[in-house]
Amino acid sequence: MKKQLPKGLYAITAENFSNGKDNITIVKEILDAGIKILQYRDKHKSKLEKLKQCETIRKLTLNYECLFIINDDIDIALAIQSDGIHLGQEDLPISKVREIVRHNIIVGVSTHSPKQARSAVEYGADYIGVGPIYKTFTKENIVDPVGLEYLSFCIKNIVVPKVAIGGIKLSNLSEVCRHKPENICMVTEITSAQDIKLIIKKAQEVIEND
Ligand code: TZP
Ligand code: MG
Repeated sequence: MKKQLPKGLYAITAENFSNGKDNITIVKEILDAGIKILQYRDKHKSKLEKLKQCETIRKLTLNYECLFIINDDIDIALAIQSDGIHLGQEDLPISKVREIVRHNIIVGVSTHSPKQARSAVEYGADYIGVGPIYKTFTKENIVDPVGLEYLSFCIKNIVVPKVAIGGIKLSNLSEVCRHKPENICMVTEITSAQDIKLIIKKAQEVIEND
């Protein structure tokens, strides 16, 4: 059965911005802090290295009842039976992914404009990424920030869950929360934190109180 995307914080791995710690170490800290959606994203490792990390993380996420989503790699998603796959605008189209994957996988799509958001929903995305809201240095070759205006458009017009992403920090979290997206993703604010548990606790407090 396809799982539902729980509301709240959405975390993504970023080994290059993790204070020298590897993805597994970071993931353990993130799961201990109570995150319920985790995406594995790594643009530098070999397929084999990624598969090995994802096999370990799959076990951990099952133990912690955390949704596990794989970025880009449909073969890895299949091999480890992930809960979801996340696609960019230049990855395989949703229809192809649904043809390849037989189990009921969650498909998320990154969007940067109203046209892309509407198209993702039309083709059956289960959730959309909305961003980058602010300037970010985490992702290479990224489009210019879309700002809160695009988030606001999506909140009003798009029915599937919206994951606000890009440059979101504790310092600007409150103004993102005001728009009430179902999910908020902070990548490096979490992975590069000295105290991951504390940053997640503080972020969850902001999200719950807004
Ligand atoms: N997709 C859109 S922005 C982004 C991704 C993967 C990176 C966001 O990282 P950060 O560190 O939260 O700005
Ligand atoms: Mg991609």
